Parts: sequence; structure tokens; C-alpha cells
Amino acid sequence: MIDLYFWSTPNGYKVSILLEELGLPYRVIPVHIGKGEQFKPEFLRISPNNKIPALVDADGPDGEPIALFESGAIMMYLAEKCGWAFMPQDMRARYGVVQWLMFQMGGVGPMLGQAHHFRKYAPEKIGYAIDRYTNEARRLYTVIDRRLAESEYLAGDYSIADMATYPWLRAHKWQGQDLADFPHLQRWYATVRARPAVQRGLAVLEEKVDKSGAKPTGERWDNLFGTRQFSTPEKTP
Ligand SMILES: N[C@@H](CCC(=O)N[C@@H](CS)C(=O)NCC(=O)O)C(=O)O
Repeated sequence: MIDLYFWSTPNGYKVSILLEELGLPYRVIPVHIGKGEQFKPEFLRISPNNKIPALVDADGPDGEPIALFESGAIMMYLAEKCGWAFMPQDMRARYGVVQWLMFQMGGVGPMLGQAHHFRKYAPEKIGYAIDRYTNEARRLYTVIDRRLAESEYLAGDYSIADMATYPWLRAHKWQGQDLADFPHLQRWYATVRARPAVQRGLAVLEEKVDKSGAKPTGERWDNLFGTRQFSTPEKTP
């Protein structure tokens, strides 16, 4: 059995979408990051960076359990485990997928996350930070749009790179972007969204999603952006 340590966020959805696409049975272990469950010692043993998603596969490569953190690594592992599903075995094509996955991991996720933070959550409205991350979001959307003008999906066929990127673009309004400005991206977005497995992946823990759009306050703020997040990490016993 595969245990997915999950919360309903873009990085979590990447893996729930892939598991749904693969049709693998899995159990969802909720890690309520607003309540600080990501700091529990038993979770830190699996995910030392105190972030979701993480995954434990009881049936690892050598038949022994394997624990993984970082969504990109988890996606590559699951694709390979399933006989190179959504990530081709051919080396040239595989690195086509890997480069777009790394672009998501190193660019799209972190930069759009900062756009959310400064546009939506920051207690002070800092013009420089808002402009910087809104402009960077627009630049990244333009890179994606240019790529999708020449290719149906990011790396040729539908792959883990598309599954990793799509959940981050759902919050395009928070990032100050209008999809109508990016016609090729908009076409791809509608195609990916229409996939039944994508919809199932996005429905995981649906009942826990905070749809109010409210800013985290109090304990939630401390856990995500405040004192608890930046306190000296507890030593793993
Ligand atoms: N690079 C990591 C980022 C994971 C990440 O930022 N997870 C967020 C939710 S989207 C989280 O767990 N935040 C809780 C915290 O920072 O304490 C990945 O792709 O897995």
C-alpha cells in the first residue's frame, strides 16, 4: 500500500493527480499544515523539510518500504515504478520531461508561491515585492505559453510535467494573471482540467479545503509563516 501524506495545496495535488492517473491504490494521511501537524517528529522522519507531500511505499524497489519527500522526486519515483508511465523510458524524451518538471519545481512553484504570499497574505502591501513576483509570474506564464504554441503538452505527450504545473496555475487570479493573455496556455489548461483523473486528484480531502479565501491568522499564521515555521527545528529523536 502507498501512504500519501497530503494537504489540499498545489504541491499536494500534483501527487494525488498522478496517483489517480496511474490508478494505484493509496491511502491519504492528512497533515493539517495550518494546525502544525507538519512539525510532528513522526512526520519529520519522513519529510525532514516539514512540508507536504510525502509518500511511503510499503513495496519499495527492493521489496522494502521507501519514504520520499519533494513532490518532483515522488512523481519520478511513481512514474518509474509503474514502468515509465507519463515519463518515457527513452533517454532523450525522458529528459524532455525532467527539464519541464525541474522548471516547475525550481521556478513555477516557488515564484508563484511568493506571488500568492505578497499579493494575498503579507500583512503589509509592499509594492516592490508585489511588482517583482507579479512580473515574474507573467514571465513564467509567457515561457509556458511559448512552449505550448509549439507542443501539445509541455514535454510532447501528457506527462508528470503537466501534472506538476497545472495545480499551480489554478490560482492565476491570485498571481495577477489573466489566462486570456496566454491563448496556448489557456488551451492546454482546459485540456488538462477536463481529465477525469485530474478532477479526482483535486477532490482529495475536498471537505477540508478552506474556500473562504481568508488570510491565515493566529496559530495558522504562526505555523505557516510565523514563529513556529522559523523556530529552530526540533531534533529528530
Ligand atoms: N518543494 C516542495 C515544496 C512543498 C511545500 O511547499 N509544501 C507546502 C504546502 S504547498 C507545505 O507543506 N507547507 C507547510 C510548511 O511550510 O510548514 C515540494 O515540491 O514538495
